[in-house]
Amino acid sequence: MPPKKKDEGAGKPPPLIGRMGTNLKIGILGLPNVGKSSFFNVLTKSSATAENFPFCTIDPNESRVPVPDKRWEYLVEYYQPVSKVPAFLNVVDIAGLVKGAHEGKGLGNAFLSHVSACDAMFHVVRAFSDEEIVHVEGEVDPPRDLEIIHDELRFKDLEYLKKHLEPLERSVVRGGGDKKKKEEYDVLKKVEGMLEEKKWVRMGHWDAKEIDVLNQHLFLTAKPVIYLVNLSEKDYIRKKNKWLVKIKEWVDSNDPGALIIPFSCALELALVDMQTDEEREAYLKEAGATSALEKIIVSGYKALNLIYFFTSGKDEVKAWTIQVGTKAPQAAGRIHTDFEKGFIMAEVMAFDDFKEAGSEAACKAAGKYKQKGRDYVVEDGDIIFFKFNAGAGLTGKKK
Ligand SMILES: Nc1nc2c(ncn2[C@@H]2O[C@H](COP(=O)(O)OP(=O)(O)OP(=O)(O)O)[C@@H](O)[C@H]2O)c(=O)[nH]1
Ligand SMILES: [Mg+2]
Repeated sequence: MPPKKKDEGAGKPPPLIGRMGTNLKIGILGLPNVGKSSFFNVLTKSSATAENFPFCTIDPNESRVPVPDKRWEYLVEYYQPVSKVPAFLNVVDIAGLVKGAHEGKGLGNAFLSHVSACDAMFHVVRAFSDEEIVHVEGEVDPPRDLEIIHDELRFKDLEYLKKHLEPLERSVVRGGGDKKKKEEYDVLKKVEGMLEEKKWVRMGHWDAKEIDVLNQHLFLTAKPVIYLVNLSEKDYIRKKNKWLVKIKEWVDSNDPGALIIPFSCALELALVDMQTDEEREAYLKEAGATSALEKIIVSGYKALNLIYFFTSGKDEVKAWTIQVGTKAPQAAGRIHTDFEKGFIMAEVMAFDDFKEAGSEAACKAAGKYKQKGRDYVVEDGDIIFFKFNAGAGLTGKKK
């Protein structure tokens, strides 16, 4: 992204906390033996069976999972394109964290550096009982487990802070520090105060300047978390488990507003192992349940603050990932840098308008095919055709 102009952002919501970019990842986090790798397998298998995408295993612990989207499916159905490319969620399977990891217990610091490389987390917590599957802490107790992981990440951030605060303190408190350093110092002190009160960085109120500082540090506790409660198949189907209320209470008081998604790894595994959709549907119908997988993938993608716009036509229907708040020229730059450099305008149809009108021409006739300039903030599900000024020797117009 080009450097921001000074006046940009005036009157706008503060910038996002976290890395910039479109290649963001969500990590699967939790204690050992809670079903993280099993869930990761469900994700990779489901993308392997869903369609023959040039997917997807980046290394044994990382893969790209297509994001299910009815709008994209509609466009594919409509245009019957040669090439179809959905949006992808990058998922990383992280080995189990144990109590004391921040001091190097278990594989300690290695795990925490994996967390650090992710931009959001699925926190898997075990609420299924199974005598055969050893629980590192003895017995199943999800609130305690949630607390252990939360504490480890918090301790790691505190440790990181100590290292960075000391030299800053020397130059700021004892004089001689410049204004920038003082700003940084104040933000880090505020972070320290929050962490000591057991609050996560993400829960603070931060203005744009403070967020700039936070984004130079990328604290573990600044990353959004979605809680995935792994239930036995039986409990998931009957929607009952003695821990659900307690988990909700824990999340409400420790991470207010965060999303909790109950699922059953065992059920999802059984489903991806079936050969056909008919078989899956019959199984779910018989059980009176639905798979939680789509919801999990879509929520994970949203947690990364990612959205996508579409380019569509007979050649290709493609979802292009951008960060929330991206303007039209930068969105064009996702397709080709020339599109950004020579940006003239974006011709935009909202997906719903397109669907309602029934065709591009009808959408135009209804006045819903709009020309937008460089300040247009692209919205999720926009169908866009970019016009740009190509350099010498290139053709003038391309989507
Ligand atoms: N009964 C039952 N067993 C499960 C479920 N999910 C996973 N398991 C079993 O639990 C064991 C550990 O599962 P993994 O997915 O490897 O656990 P993990 O969280 O990746 O563990 P680490 O990588 O060691 O941190 C395996 O034997 C799984 O078969 C589940 O939903 N129900
Ligand atoms: Mg594992």
